[in-house]
Amino acid sequence: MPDYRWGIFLADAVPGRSIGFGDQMGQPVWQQVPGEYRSTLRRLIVTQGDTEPASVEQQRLLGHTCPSMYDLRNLFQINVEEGRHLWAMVYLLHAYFGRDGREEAEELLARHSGDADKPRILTTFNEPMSDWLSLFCFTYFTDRDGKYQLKSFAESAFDPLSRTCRFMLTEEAHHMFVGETGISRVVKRTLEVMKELGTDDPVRIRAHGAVDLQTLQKYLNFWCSSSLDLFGSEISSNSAANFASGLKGRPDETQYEDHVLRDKTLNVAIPEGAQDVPMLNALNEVMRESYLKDCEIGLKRWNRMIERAGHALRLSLPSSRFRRAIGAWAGLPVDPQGQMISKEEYGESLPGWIPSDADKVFVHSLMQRVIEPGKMAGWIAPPERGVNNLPVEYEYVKLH
Ligand code: BYC
Repeated sequence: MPDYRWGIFLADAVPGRSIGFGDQMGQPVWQQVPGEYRSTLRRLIVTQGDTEPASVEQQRLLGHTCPSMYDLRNLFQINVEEGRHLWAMVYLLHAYFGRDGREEAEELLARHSGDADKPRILTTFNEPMSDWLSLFCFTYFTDRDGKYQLKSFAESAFDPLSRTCRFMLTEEAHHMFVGETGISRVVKRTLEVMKELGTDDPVRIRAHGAVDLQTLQKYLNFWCSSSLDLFGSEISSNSAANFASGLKGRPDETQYEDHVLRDKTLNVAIPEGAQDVPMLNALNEVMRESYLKDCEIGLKRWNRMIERAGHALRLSLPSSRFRRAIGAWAGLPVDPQGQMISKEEYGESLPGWIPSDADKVFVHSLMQRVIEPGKMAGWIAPPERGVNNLPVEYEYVKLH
């Protein structure tokens, strides 16, 4: 991407910016890291930074099986931007955390997605991503977690972090666009095939080279449930401390009335029953709930397409209790509707809820590279428009 600029980009400084939440609300924001928050802040920046190269590692082989040149170009843009987001976090470590920061930055190079000895920090970023359906689900669900986490850092009292994250957010929107429109194009193509064949039989749809909606649902279940873990535990002393000290706010903090939250509680559902929890300790859950609402937007769009085509099936999001590995519901046998079931039933049903080995083999069989400008693989509809007002048929990538 010859016209792509490398560098450290920060949103403009806001003159006179003061801390917008927590116990030090109203005081000037920090241009240096206060000693008492040094290790916590470093850990948060390292965790954020670790996800960026991880996602590129996960996606690095997808170019071989791109469904079109348009998609290949989008993949490259996403990868380059994630690389630049890594730079932004490494810049903060080098510029503000001295020797410890430089060592942490080196460690970022030592970890790799899926590595048995030195994996990436957060689970989702160690999941293999060997097909484009997974890429679209990842950019829809996981990049959306990125949006929420970056928005909460954009509120941070540590001004350099706030400014880098505000810049990064401008690029996150495109990644989610790739996910949402990618899934829309899969649904569109599947509906075309269903119409052509006059059937909703998954076997016949698959035989015709399209992704049946039941399989798509399984991919949604997998990536959504994995991404829900990225918000941390429902009840978290980390979230309380990070908010109170001004390190990490809520997305769009100004929309709330109370920015200190010392007197509020939230009723949180945990397996033992609902429990009133100090709001500060429940902020991960607050963010997860608002994330799920945001995820619904695409679902509504895809379901409208399915409804208009005259089919009864509806795609849905799994319950936030389903297949959790972090928090109060971790490891519990819960179905996608959120009901607790027996361990045996869960074990037997899980392959029907998330992609089975056979589903993956089928989806992989569709992943044939298409690189003729304007042509699309048979399992996905063309986009409505090209990139930057260029036609869909444009030669987006020069292959040498
Ligand atoms: N996997 O109190 P807890 C993006 C750990 S995506 C493994 O439950 P807390 C992007 C946690 O670290 C956004 N470990 O949660 C998207 C802690 O360990 P320590 C990435 C997990 O701390 C696409 C312990 O469990 N950015 O940008 O309130 C492409 C107890 O923690 C997980 C961030 O995540 C997990 N899923 O919140 C490219 C922001 N969840 O510290 C990029 C930075 C929790 O006790 N990270 N743990 O050893 C954070 O703000 C917080 O660390 C978390 C967890 C939100 C992840």
